[in-house]
Amino acid sequence: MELDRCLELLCKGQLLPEETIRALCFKLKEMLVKESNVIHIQTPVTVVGDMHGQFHDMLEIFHIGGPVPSTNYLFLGDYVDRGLYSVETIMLLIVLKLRYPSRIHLLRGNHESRQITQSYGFYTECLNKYGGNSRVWNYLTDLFDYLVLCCIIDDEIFCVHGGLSPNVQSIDQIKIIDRFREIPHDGAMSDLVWSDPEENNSNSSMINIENGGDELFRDNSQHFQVSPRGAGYTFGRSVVEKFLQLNDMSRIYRAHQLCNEGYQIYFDGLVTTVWSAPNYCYRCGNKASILELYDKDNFYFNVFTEAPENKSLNINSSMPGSANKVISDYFEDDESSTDLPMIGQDVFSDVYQAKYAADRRVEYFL
Ligand SMILES: [Mn+2]
Repeated sequence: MELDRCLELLCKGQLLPEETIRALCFKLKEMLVKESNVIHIQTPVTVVGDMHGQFHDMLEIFHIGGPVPSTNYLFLGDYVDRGLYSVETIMLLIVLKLRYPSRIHLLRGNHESRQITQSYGFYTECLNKYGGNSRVWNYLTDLFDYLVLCCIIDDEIFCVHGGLSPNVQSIDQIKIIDRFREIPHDGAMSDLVWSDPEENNSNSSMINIENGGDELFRDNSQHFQVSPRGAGYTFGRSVVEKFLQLNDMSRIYRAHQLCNEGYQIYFDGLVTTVWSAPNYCYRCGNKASILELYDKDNFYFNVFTEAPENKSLNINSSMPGSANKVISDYFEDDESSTDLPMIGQDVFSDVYQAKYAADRRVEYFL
């Protein structure tokens, strides 16, 4: 199938056939295998944070930020899981990348992983949308192994999904990682997609118990600490300053953490979080943003709220009232539901997808 035909179908919210997805993943792997772990691009570019399967919100981004290829985009990862349209979201990005390779760049997030997607929705969504078999999930998670890890804009802005690693002092150390694999449980590759900045926790923990006498560890907020997420680290200002100075970089853009206002600035602008999934999981009520970089010193946070299509979904609502009533109306014939799609039901409908979303584990901070 022609790429433009794929784009046409995807923009209408339609799914591509399994065989087409297999071929597209193969083509994109051929392209990505030649890329370094750390790619270099130039402004102008618009930086996009987590999408998490919120397909209508991604269409909104191309509406407010401009379409590809007239606007250049850098996506910071976490395309799948949580939302109801992970397949549509990642497929549109894949086809755009194949059609306009120099106009759109896709970094790997911690959710671009076989293990994580089995718990947070993407695996189940693939099964629901492709007749109960996991081949599409296999094609896509195999492709995830080829996504690049970091991007440098104008030779001075370091971009990554999560953050820094105690195993990475220089960018050259990132370039020698063997990235063509599932995201490991620990080590540099894991930290890059899992870590978070920590502005100030010096009041709560001035002394690190394990390193009680060591001067370097007195103020933990300045250094690396074990992350409450169970993977990666939290890192403080001095870690950031040291990394930027050593690598001759000016600042860091990253995603990975929900921000109520759509973005958050740390350490006087040395680190910025961009979050692009409005009303995350259709219930968090947060704003989202895209970061429009005109040149290295001029930028604008384009803040937006959720697409109107989301409002008709009313997913996972814990609030008593009419929203639950609407969903429960669909559920009442469904007491004996199984994990497999039911014959005669429209598995692509929002109602069907909402039912499956309601069964998913929800952990907002992962
Ligand atoms: Mn993430």
